[in-house]
Amino acid sequence: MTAKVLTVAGSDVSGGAGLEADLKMFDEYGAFGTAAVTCIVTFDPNDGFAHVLEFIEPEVVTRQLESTMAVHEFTAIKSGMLGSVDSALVLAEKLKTNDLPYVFDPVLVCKGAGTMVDLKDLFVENLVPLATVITPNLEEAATLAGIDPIDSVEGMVEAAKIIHGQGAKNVVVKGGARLAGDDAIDILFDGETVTTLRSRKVNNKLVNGAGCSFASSIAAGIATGLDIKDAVVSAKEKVAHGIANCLDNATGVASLYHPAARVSPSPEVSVTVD
Ligand code: PXL
Repeated sequence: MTAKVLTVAGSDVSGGAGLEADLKMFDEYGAFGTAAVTCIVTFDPNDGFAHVLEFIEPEVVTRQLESTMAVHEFTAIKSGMLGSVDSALVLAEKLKTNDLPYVFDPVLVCKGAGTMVDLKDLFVENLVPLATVITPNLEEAATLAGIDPIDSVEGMVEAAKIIHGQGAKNVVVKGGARLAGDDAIDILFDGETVTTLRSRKVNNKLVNGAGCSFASSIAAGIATGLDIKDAVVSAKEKVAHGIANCLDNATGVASLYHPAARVSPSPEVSVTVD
């Protein structure tokens, strides 16, 4: 049976992040993907490409979720930028009506668009406990865990343990390029074991879409039969190749190239797991 994956996310019209990233990553796994849109992100070319966010009315988000879930039997669900409190609550209610694997990318910060910290308590109360896998970056992990800014692998592990204690079954903290050093490091905590994933930083460019694509790859991996750890390793490989092959654009933040692992794999990329 072909896996079907739903993303509940914002649209990034620049194409690197958001539901555009998610659908492209689902394709890489041969999963059938569809999207419920929560927010539309545009950029103002006359104001340094500042992000402009337009939230979709919660009734419309609800209608999208109700219709797509009536049309399809999904194999997994992923969420990204939810934007409004109401949309997050609608999603939580829908998730409680099934026990599908749920990959929760707790987007609180979007490069250039500021922070949605007011979502923190809502996330911890309503969505973290439903997550099969949660994928915070360093800022999101520190915010959710209520700890100081994270600048080390030890800090990532500390946050992962706290977030696991809040009810997420598996926690992936994305250190990525933000952590100082030559390696891009991410960790997975499943409640017992900490797995550390490393790859060499392949360039110094700022890349849009790595976080979204990491989470959507994990969702598609799980939906197509990988266990959680293998799905996380596969996702890191796909994202590392996508960064190595990123596409420059006018904003100064390059776009991740989603099919890179398949169409133009970089000899520089290798992921170690321990
Ligand atoms: O990477 C966070 C993110 C999530 N969702 C959308 C975005 C961004 C950042 O650009 O545009 C739609």
